[in-house]
Amino acid sequence: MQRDAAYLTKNEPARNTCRFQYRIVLIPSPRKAQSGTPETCSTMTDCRKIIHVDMDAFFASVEELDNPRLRGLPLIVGGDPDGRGVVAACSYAARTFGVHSAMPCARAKRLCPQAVFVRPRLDRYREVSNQIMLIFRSCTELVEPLSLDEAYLDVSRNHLGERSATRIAEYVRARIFRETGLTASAGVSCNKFLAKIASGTKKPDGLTVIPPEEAAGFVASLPVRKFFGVGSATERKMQAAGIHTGADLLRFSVEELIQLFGKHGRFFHGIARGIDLRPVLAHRERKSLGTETTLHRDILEMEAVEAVLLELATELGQDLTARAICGKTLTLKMRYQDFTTITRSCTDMAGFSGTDELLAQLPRLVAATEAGRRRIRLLGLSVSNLLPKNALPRIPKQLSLPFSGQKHDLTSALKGMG
Ligand code: DCP
Ligand code: MG
Repeated sequence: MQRDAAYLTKNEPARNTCRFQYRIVLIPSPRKAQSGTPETCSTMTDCRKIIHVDMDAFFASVEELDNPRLRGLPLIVGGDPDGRGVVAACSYAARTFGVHSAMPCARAKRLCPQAVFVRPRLDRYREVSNQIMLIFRSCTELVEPLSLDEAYLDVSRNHLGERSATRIAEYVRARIFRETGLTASAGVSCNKFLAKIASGTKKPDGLTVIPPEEAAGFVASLPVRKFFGVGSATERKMQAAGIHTGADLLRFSVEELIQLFGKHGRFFHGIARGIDLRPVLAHRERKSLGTETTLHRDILEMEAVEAVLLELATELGQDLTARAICGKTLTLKMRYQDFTTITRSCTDMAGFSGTDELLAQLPRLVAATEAGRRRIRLLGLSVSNLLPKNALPRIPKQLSLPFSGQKHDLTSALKGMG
């Protein structure tokens, strides 16, 4: 078992170390060579040491940890199996039945009637998350959390004085296990894209290293849906263009890819060659803050819509206040019964920093939807263009609509729309 911090200090030859000092193997684009545009030096080298760590079945594993009777059972963390919630996380035992994240709980229950359902306990997951982030930060300053359970670490320079990224990854996994009792999988490579792909290849409790010289070959066989930034719409577009794997992408020039996929085209051109120059950003700025809910039943009545929005605005307002931030743009998200999803946004230079400001603008956004005429299954509110609250000048606000001011009385504000 290598689950021992001493592993780091073992006097082993650093087998994997030197590999990261090589330049990445480039498969030059023939079209690019024709156009005579030389590859810049920066795109030719990518000799960083990047680790991606991702906890295994995170919420479910924490539940098993805290309640050993759940261990080994098909466990689902999510909403009410008899309601309309979705699966947040499921144990690997549940996955053998075809259950996965984001699946409706009712469907998960049909697939696995013996599954144990538990409700999420976010505070507890945050607590464990803080523990693992501290472990990451004890290795390097350059830690970019992606969610509660995963992060990129740039260990090209690190606090451990260790040259082998692979050994640092083992050290991190060992410490996570020792200090939290949970397993994590890790991927090691020379950039974020490859490290993330690597961490997912031997889950759970796995470590995968993609050395730079194997990067291009590895990407060539990869189905495009595994590429960062490829959602189902882009995947369809790629398939229509005959692009199914990384190897297919190599046939296209950067100009062609930009024409097909806009700003992502350049990125796809790079990763097809194993190149991803995105830095690990230690202080990734949050782009938006929001909350949404799938309703227990599809709703039509305006009173019901208002009641839910009031709840969401109160929650979001409290979150903004607690974090002392404000956002200049407010977005209302609405999913109708047929799953059509729309968003309506408005921007206020004075910023949204609390419930009252959110409620003041909501009637206008709601009026631009088909609420009251179409049944709604999901509602969400978010603010973006975030700034620290004190960064904005104090602009006296004029509430755009009647607003009681005493309570968060969205209903009367909405009725004031006439
Ligand atoms: N999560 C969620 N809703 C989703 C996906 C994930 O609430 N649609 C939460 C629950 C997960 C956690 O985020 O436990 C981490 O997400 P991952 O995608 O890393 O999934 P897991 O850690 O559960 O499993 P894996 O072992 O595949 O990483
Ligand atoms: Mg995970």
